[in-house]
Amino acid sequence: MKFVDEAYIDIAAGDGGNGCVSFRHEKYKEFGGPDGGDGGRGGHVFAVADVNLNTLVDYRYARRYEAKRGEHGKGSDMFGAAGDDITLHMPVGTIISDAETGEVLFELLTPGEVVTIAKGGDGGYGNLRFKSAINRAPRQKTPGWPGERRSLKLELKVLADVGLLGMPNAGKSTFISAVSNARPKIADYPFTTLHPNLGVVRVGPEQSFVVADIPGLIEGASEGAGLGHQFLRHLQRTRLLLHVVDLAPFDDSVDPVAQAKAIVGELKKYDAELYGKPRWLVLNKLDMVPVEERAARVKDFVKRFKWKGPVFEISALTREGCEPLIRQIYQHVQAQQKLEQGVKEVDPRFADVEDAGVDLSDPRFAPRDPE
Ligand SMILES: Nc1nc2c(ncn2[C@@H]2O[C@H](COP(=O)(O)OP(=O)(O)OP(=O)(O)O)[C@@H](O)[C@H]2O)c(=O)[nH]1
Ligand SMILES: [Mg+2]
Repeated sequence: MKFVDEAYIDIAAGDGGNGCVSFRHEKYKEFGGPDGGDGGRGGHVFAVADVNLNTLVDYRYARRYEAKRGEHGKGSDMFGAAGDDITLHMPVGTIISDAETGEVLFELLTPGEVVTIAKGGDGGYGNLRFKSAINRAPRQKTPGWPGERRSLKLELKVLADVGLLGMPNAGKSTFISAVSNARPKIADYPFTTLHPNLGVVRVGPEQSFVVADIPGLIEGASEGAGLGHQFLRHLQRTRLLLHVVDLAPFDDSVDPVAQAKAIVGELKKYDAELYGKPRWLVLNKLDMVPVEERAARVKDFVKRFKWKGPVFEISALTREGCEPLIRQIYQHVQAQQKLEQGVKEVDPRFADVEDAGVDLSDPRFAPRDPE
């Protein structure tokens, strides 16, 4: 399933430095002539298509990017230094358009592709440039040209990287709310979720992935029980499935192992490919199990479920265990993505360019709800 991730940013290339008026002063030499240098060019703003990024979430935190201005020219024929350029890393597939007119300016389709989204202003001329046979002592200079300023809209069609699978009430929506920007309805009755929700999970600066929360499945879904299994198709293009299990069902007669087996059975019936996808077991509602009983409960579950894959113990409600889980998911998603793309890295010239020098840990960029 797809959704459109978008962000609005303001960018400013650097202004050019001013030209300089200056005359040579040397001992015993009169009329030394003009020696004022030109100003330096302002920094450009580039965008590079980076395969390591999946979403535009970082651009919703930091919205303004400015390149440095060029230095002013100086006497003794000294030209000003150019302002440093900045490079904004964006996911492959990002469409960059003018926020005011809606005109599409660039589409970053090829990994490593670099485009200039705002040009730095040229430096002004120093008086050295104006010297001529009839004017040997020019006093003219020109100011630097302004750098381009633009308001841009960034858009990216994203696919879910990770899908949540599980019985109604397992806590899928609680989990997606705990870790992402999605705010689906949560309630203690089955089938609270009636349509899929997508959420962007931000792991760190420039590190994010997308999770899909779908309605719960029950035994017999392939024959139409509950909401049926129609929503499983939304998980088909994901890179990982999280099988969320309620380890502390309210009703004592419910066996979580039997429930988990039913889910796997439905998955198998639906599609062999989906069944064969990497799948991790996420045992939820651990906060409901007394601490001293947890290890035994988890061990018993894994044994009876005959599970050999990765197991995570969490509480979506208290968020306990969620952090390590999302870090591992991110690593898995990255590794899968690299495999799919045949490990194409970013153009090495831009690999270590600082992301516009913006410190995302600065409290001014503290997360705020994007919607
Ligand atoms: N104690 C506790 N309760 C939880 C936890 N996670 C979810 N719940 C509760 O379980 C109930 C169901 O949670 P949901 O997140 O709506 O479950 P769901 O899997 O999305 O359910 P459907 O949308 O019906 O498929 C809610 O009352 C949640 O508050 C948890 O880790 N601990
Ligand atoms: Mg739900």
